Amino acid sequence: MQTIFKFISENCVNMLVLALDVMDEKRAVKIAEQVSEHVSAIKVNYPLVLSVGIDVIETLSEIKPVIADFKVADIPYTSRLIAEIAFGKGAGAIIAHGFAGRDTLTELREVADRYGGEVYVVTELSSPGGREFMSAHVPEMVRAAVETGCDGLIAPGTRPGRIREVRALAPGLKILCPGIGAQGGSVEDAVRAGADGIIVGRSIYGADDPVEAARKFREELESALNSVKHEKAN
Ligand code: BMP
Repeated sequence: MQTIFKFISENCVNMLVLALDVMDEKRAVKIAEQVSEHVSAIKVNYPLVLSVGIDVIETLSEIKPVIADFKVADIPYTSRLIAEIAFGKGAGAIIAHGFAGRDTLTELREVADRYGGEVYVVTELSSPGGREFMSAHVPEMVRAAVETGCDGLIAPGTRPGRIREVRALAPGLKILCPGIGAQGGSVEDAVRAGADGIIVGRSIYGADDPVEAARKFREELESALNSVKHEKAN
């Protein structure tokens, strides 16, 4: 199993995560192979796993580290079972919903530790509905993620102000942002607000030329991260 940030530090690439929400295994593997030189990890979500089966995690892990985006939000016992399956198939990280609470996050942390894996916590969905119930509780969810020793947060790339808030509350955690491209978020705004990486799906796998699209996102991400780093140093 390859964990996400270990992989990145060893390979000196930036954190562009491909959200591979296609429903055909051959297509999934083909796209993953084609764009692999530009992405750092592959996020697998229900559309793919429910279409082709959980073994796709093993297959894709041979190409790039896999983040199992199962948005775990269950009781600790069931959450443990889900995490055991995901890490057992070779996932390097799992995503949980922060609103599930500390007991579930603690359980996931324990399973992840046994496999040397990582846990990321969603604070607020990037879609408009994310504002409806989740926004009001983001600080508490960030605190729960920090206190239970989670590795990172999934914050909305569609709302740079919210990324900034999350960054201030959790300076030590990695922040990955979906919502870039198809949902309207911008790479530069997300990185300026404190994102360490971005998650991009349709704007890569749905592009006429996925390789070119991935290359452009990677370059844009690298340039934004470099300019933020440079500004901080001066
Ligand atoms: P796209 O770039 O096609 O919009 O895909 C975004 C991916 O990130 C999808 O897999 C989606 O489920 C996920 N995601 C999101 O869009 N917003 C969130 O707040 C959390 C997510 O996991």
